[in-house]
Amino acid sequence: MANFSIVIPTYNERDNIVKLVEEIKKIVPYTSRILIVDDNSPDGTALILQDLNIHNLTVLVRYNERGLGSAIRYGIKKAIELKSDFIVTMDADFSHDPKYLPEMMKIALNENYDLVIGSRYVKGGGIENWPFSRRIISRGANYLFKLVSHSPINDNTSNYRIYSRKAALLALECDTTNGYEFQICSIFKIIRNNLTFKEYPIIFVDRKTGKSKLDFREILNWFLYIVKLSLSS
Ligand SMILES: Nc1nc2c(ncn2[C@@H]2O[C@H](COP(=O)(O)OP(=O)(O)OP(=O)(O)O)[C@@H](O)[C@H]2O)c(=O)[nH]1
Ligand SMILES: [Mg+2]
Repeated sequence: MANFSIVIPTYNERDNIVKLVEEIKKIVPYTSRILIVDDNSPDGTALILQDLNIHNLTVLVRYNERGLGSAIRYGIKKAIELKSDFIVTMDADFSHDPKYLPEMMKIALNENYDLVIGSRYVKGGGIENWPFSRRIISRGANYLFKLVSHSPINDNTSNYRIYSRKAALLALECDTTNGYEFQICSIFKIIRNNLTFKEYPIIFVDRKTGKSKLDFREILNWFLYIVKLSLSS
C-alpha cells in the first residue's frame, strides 16, 4: 500500500493547527503520517501539538531557521527518509481545505502523476474572500513566472500539492530558495525534467484566524528570484 506523508509548515498557527490535524486524520483514506514543520513559533504552535499525542503525527521544531521554503524542504527530506511514496504539502490556515485530499490522493496514486496541484486557476477552482490586492499579487506572480518559464501550469504558486518521490527529490534541488520562491523553483525543476502534472480545482478560502506571513520582504525576495531565473534561462 502506498505511503503518504503530509507536510505542513507552521509559524504562529496555534488557532488553526489542532483542528486541521483532527480534520485530516478523520478524512484521509490512506495510511498517512502528518509532519508539522514549526519554526519555534512564539505562540506555542508546537507545544499544543506535542500535548495532543495523536497517532502518526510528528512535530518537527526548527530552532534556528525561518522560512516557508526551507521548512517545506525540511519536511520533504524527513518524508523521504520515512520512505514515503507521495508527499503532500499544504498550508495550516484552512485555505487548503482537507476535503480535497482524498480525491487528490486518489489521482496521484491511480493516475500516476508526479505532481498533483490544488489549483485556483482552472475551471471549477477559485478564491473566496481575498481582497483585490491579494488577487492581483497572486495573478501577477503567476503571469510573470509563466512568462519567464513557459510553464503550462495555471497555478504555479499554490502550496497545495502532492509530489511523487521523484518530483520531491527534484524539489529538494531548490536548496537556496528559502521563502515563497520555493514554489516556483520546484515547478521549474519539475517541468524542465518533463515530469507529469495535473491541476485539481480547489476553492481557496482566505484564512479566518492568524496572520499572513507574506510581507513586503517576501514579495521582494520572490521578485528578485524571478529576475535571476529570467537571466539564467
Ligand atoms: N515553518 C514555517 N512556516 C511558515 C513560514 N512562513 C509561513 N509559514 C506557513 O506556511 C503556510 C503559508 O503561509 P501564509 O501566511 O498562510 O501565507 P499566505 O497563504 O500567502 O498568506 P495568507 O493568505 O494571508 O494566509 C502557513 O501554514 C504558514 O504558517 C516560516 O517562516 N516557517
Ligand atoms: Mg495562508
